[in-house]
Amino acid sequence: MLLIPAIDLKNGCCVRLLQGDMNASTIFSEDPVSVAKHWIEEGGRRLHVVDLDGAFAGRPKNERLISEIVEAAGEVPVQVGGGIRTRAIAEAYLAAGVSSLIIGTKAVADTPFFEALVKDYPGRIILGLDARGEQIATEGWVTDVGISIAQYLSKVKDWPIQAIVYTDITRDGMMKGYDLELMSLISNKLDIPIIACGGAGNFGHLVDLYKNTDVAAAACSSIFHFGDNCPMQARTYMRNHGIEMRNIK
Ligand code: AMZ
Repeated sequence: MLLIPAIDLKNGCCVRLLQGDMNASTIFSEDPVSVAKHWIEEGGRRLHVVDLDGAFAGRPKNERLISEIVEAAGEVPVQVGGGIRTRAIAEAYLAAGVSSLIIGTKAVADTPFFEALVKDYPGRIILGLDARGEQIATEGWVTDVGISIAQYLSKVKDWPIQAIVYTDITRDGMMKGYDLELMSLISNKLDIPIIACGGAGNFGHLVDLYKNTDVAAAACSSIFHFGDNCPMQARTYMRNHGIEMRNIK
């Protein structure tokens, strides 16, 4: 398993939203580059960065900041999502050193676009799968596309996707833990590694996740931003509970 500190960007700040609602945001920091450096110093081995303004606008809005984060991260891989809706934007991010791209809206709205991108950049593209229950939501999670997780995954399951970042929208930012049954259902079905996003409120939730499902990693924000937790402490806690650290494929 891998723990991935998450940085959500809104108006140049690092924030936490509740269930994806832009009107329910808490600012963690006005200096996201320092946050990125901090997580790396404290043991983060990969970063998850989302341009929230970009996800809503349909094009990147915090790309300069993201380039600075990538530069500050050095050898540590940074996965980036939010507003990546064209080939030119995807390639610009890859050229800027982003290790993996998270594609949500466009993957669902334009499957041939997503298929071509995944096949041209095998192992570099992550599917951003955001859902309320079984139903996928896109465009900042305000659009319900009427497609279920199972329907969509049946189309893409054999493509060389690096991973699937799966967010259970109703739990995102709530710190109440994961829906283990749903996580288990999704992670058992596929060969593609699942990165669980949002929901963890304490290290115990992560232990439950790893003990009861086949997820490969968890991207977490609140547990690292609130209080004094850091990725290193999380790893020690997990190890003490018999969970070994390894990278996702
Ligand atoms: O919190 C939200 N409202 C939100 C969010 N965190 N909306 C989108 N996103 C994230 C997805 C994925 O990582 O979880 O943005 C990315 C997808 O962006 P796009 O532009 O490809 O749909």
